[in-house]
Amino acid sequence: MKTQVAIIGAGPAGLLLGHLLKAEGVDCVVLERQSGDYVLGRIRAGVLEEITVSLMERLGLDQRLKAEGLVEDGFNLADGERLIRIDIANLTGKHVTVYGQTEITRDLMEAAPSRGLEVIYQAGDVALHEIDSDAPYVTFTADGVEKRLDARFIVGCDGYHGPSRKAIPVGAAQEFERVYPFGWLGILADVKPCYHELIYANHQRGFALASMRSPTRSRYYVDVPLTEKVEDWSDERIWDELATRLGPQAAAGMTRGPSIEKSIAPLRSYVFGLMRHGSLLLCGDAAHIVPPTGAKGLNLAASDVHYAAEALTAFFRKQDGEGVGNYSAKALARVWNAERFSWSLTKLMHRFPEDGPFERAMQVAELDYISTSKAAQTSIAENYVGLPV
Ligand code: RFL
Ligand code: PHB
Repeated sequence: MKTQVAIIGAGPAGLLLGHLLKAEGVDCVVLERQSGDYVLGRIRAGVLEEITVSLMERLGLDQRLKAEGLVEDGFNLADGERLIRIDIANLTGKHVTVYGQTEITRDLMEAAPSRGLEVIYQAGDVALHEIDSDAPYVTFTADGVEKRLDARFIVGCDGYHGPSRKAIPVGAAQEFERVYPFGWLGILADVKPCYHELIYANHQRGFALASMRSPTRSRYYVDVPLTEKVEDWSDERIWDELATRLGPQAAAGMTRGPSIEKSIAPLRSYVFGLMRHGSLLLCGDAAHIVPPTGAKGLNLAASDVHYAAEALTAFFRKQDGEGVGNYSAKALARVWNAERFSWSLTKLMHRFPEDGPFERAMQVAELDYISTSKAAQTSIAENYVGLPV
């Protein structure tokens, strides 16, 4: 098989890139290790920046997002009894949209056949070859048969554990990593959200987040030590913990119900210091991970894909290689900003096991400052809605 761009991974990054390239007349094929149902079974991000919404809009795939997405003009930081509102609409003139990653992926997946985007699911043993040359190729198995896909570029959209980043020679780039001493235990439940906006809470028992997917579906998280097991957390135990950590206002509005999904995700900050090597570009979690506190992971994947699509389109339509040459530096500049914001919000809102009274006093002082300073609130708001692309 032969194409212009071989895309590895059909998560949001791979599918968005595939659609954007197809819309510009660039030929591409997407290879995904899992089945479509498996990909849709992952419950992940929920908060979309304007860049992510605008890409769906540009593709004409935003009907459901516009009809069902919840426009959020603000969010809240809770600390014990107090609730500090960050009025993102008034402070930035922008908003964020609550619409699940699962739904974005479904919209992109369902539109693929009618847009002529070929996605090969259950592609096994995907391996990258000759990425230093102008004629890279990917080998994989489909239905037990070994296949080869030749391309001019390969784009790795295969997440943190995929083979693309690992195909880059050791030593070609510096890696930056911070592993946090806790994970987020998340539950999804078909109950009305406890509050009309998101609440991120720093409580002496730990972090909690109240989020949502729709007026009748809630998404909640509490942080837990990495040694905890999901089996040890009954729904009732999670609801009790949420009611305590989120504070009285949220607890008063909370409706409990059976969880329809429950899992623990470890928190990590990670940057691979090079997003292009030869004919291989990396997008999304394949190149970087942020802790979910800033709601940035999916949105960074979207901005990477926006830069990559622009660069590859210029390459194929105008024989202009400058965008491909600049891709890594351009994407990394935005990545580092999001890394900084996600890390600082994580530090502000979590109790680290190694922290003592001084670190806690610093959190309280910072929250006091945020609660009274429009400048501090504006800084948080402009990062939360997403810095310019
Ligand atoms: P994905 O979604 O991991 O997709 C990668 C795809 O590549 C496939 N793959 C392979 N395909 C072929 N061959 C192989 N050998 C392969 N190996 C892997 C995988 O099967 C998969 O389908 O990466 P992508 O597309 O870069 O998207 C990134 C986002 O998924 C991620 O950043 C976000 O989910 C992060 N995130 C959030 N981001 C936000 O912007 N806002 C949020 O509110 C938010 N909340 C979250 C989150 C992530 C979470 N977890 C579970 C880590 C909340 C949580 C709890
Ligand atoms: C979610 O709804 O899953 C969610 C919202 C905000 C975050 C992380 C996750 O910061």
